[in-house]
Amino acid sequence: MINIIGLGYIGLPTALMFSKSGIKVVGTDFNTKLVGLLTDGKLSFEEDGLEELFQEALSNGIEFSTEYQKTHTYIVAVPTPYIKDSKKLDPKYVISAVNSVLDVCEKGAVLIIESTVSPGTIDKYIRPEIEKRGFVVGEDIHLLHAPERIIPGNMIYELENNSRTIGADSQDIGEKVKGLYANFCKAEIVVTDIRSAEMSKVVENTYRDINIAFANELAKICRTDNMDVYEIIRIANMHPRVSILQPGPGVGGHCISVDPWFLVGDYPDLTNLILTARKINDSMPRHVLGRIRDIMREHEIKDISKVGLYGLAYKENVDDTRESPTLQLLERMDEHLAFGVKVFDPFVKERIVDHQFMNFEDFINEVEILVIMVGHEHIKTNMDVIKNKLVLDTKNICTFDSSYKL
Ligand code: SAJ
Repeated sequence: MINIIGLGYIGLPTALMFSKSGIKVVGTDFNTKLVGLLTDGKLSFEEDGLEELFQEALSNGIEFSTEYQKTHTYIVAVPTPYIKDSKKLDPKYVISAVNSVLDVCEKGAVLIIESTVSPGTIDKYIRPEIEKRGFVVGEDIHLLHAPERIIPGNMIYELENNSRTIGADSQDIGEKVKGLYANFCKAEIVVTDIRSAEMSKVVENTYRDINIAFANELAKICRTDNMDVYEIIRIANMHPRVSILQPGPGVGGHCISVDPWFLVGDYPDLTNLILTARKINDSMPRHVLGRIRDIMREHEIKDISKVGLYGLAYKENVDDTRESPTLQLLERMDEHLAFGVKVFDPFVKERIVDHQFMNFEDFINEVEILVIMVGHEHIKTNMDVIKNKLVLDTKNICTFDSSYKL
């Protein structure tokens, strides 16, 4: 039996995949409401293919509980936020989960940390927790790091098809855990040491952040002289060794906008490029605000309540709003300006900001300037409805010519 701790965006799909492969799984979370919901057969977030996988796991006997289980294998997939002031990782949830595992586990247990952690975290914070209890790591408890690589919106496919990394103290235990993941992962699984596994995960997300920052900087440069940044990136990317990502209204989510800070926090004198990229990406909501002001000025619109932001999620076709550029934009608008700005997202069913509409038609009818902040499929199929509005298209998805760009 595997006990998976943390039933969020990573822990839950991973638990379901193990269950699908025939392994007995118990998912544990301290959130009683969430455990109740899952036990009742209801999901807490939307994701392509998740419902079917969930139903299959339920019929395979997957269980959810607030209690930690006495078993042989544990996977910890709890959040790892960063401390805003110091920019360092806050390991409190991982430490607490590990201690709860140590309260119940048997000697010989395998403890796998899946949560993204900054390089060195496992040696600095997790190993000592185990040793403090009198356990010998590698003998009484096997400690490993198995960071995930799945992208929200395509999680199920990527769980099966993305290569993975297992960080272990010895090749022997690394190979055993590799065998465990091979139950559902069809791609290559690399075994390395724990610190390299920690570092490579953070490096992957930092690389993407820097690449997006480059695209965003190009968008700003092109704006000053009316060049088409998308056309320029498209042409540049035809070069066989160039692959620039797309500019946008900012970088959100709990991964790319967070992980680079771990490196900045731990190596402040060595991270000029990484820090600059973060600042560029964080400046994009302000750039969008500048573009809204340009359009208002050009059309002599003074009333901010005529502006509607489409999209609250951090990216297309997901309902996750963590660090979303729209929320960042609303935070940046001073109170006077924020007053009355309308917001709509077809994926976000709970009211989380002022002036949030629950119905697209009502929203569109009230709006003169529509700002596309997220390129959900939904808006792509509503081009006819929006084409007569003033549209600021920060995602370059409009199929008509009159829209304004970043
Ligand atoms: N974005 C752009 N331009 C682009 C691509 C993305 O502005 O060309 C924006 C998105 O709109 C979004 C943000 O970046 O606001 C992040 O979105 P994303 O789709 O790039 O990535 P995430 O955060 O959903 O998932 C990332 C992935 N990491 C990499 O691709 C290196 C995923 O594989 C990781 O598993 C995940 O982080 C994680 O959990 O760490």
